[in-house]
Amino acid sequence: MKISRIDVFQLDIPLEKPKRYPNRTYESLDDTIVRLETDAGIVGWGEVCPIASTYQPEHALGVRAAIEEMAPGLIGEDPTQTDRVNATMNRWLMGGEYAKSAIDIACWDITGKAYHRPLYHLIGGRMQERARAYPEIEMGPPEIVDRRISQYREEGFRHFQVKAGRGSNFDLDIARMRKAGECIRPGETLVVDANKAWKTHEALRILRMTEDIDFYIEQPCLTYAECLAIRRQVRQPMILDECMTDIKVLLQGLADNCFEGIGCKITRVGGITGMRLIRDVCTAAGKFMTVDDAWGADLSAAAQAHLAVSTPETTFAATYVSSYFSNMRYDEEAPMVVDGFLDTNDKSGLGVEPDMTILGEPLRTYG
Ligand code: 0XW
Ligand code: MG
Repeated sequence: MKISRIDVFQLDIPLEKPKRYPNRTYESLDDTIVRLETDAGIVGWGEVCPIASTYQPEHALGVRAAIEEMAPGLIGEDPTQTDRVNATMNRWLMGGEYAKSAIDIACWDITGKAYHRPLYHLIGGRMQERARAYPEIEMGPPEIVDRRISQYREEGFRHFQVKAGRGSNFDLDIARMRKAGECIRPGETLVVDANKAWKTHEALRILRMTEDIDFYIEQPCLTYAECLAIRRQVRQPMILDECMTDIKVLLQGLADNCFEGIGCKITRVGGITGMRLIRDVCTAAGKFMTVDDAWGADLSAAAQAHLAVSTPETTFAATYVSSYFSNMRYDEEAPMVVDGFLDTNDKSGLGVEPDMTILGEPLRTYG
């Protein structure tokens, strides 16, 4: 089987809550959907939606430029030989894992369809019946924390991530964390995610002042080295997210005992192929992970669902499903969070068939 055509589509995903960044506020995010066609008539789909252009070293125009760069090497490749496809992409482009992820996900979709199996069968099989999802609680006064935890608890969530740092201040972070600590109930999980915003002195002070609250601290500072320094001076269990860019950082983090768990985004680490490797090492090492992505719609949710249900319960923490917090569906039968849980269907591959009337004409076509 060979890739005979690559179509690249662009969509804007409207956000339920705008994302406020220093340079601008985003009401929607620029999404790229990839369609791989093969000479066997099987089609595969992938998706990558960076969170604007300043959250991580990723941006939507870069996705489409990277695919243009790699396309000549991909036409003619056998998509079911996924490691070979990744080696080919690396021969045509250094870096750009986020763009490569969309191609990788589409290749796994094709492979599942070729062997008439849901994608999760190909990456270990079903290890849990359904995957617990979680919401993020946006910036704002402490009252918003109380209101949102109550709202999301009503919707079935039991794992809550409260944002801190960006757009906040020292006293407000403390007040929000204290409010969250008051709201959380037995059996529920509280994560405070600074999204790499604190300086080490801020992280030290805030975490020492909140040692009496039961929560995980996620990515307090920008770099791995700063998080490691904080990890060695505070008592809160640590989750690494944005600095966890690949398997090498994961192995270093294990050697340094730098974390209890990781917040892992599929398209940051190279798609299904990269995420499966990280999942298996976390499982072997007794660490936990979330199965997240930057942003995305139905195809991203499906990729997360297949990875989440094939992750052992002892490794799996929760999954953040962007499509639950957006206003974009192009396959109403795609996996979606229900009562706080995400499951997948048992169709072959990803099990998502985008509505072409919503996708429209491709922006680019190769092959
Ligand atoms: C909560 N998330 C998974 C959603 C956004 O992509 C940010 C991310 C995080 O944990 O940083
Ligand atoms: Mg995070």
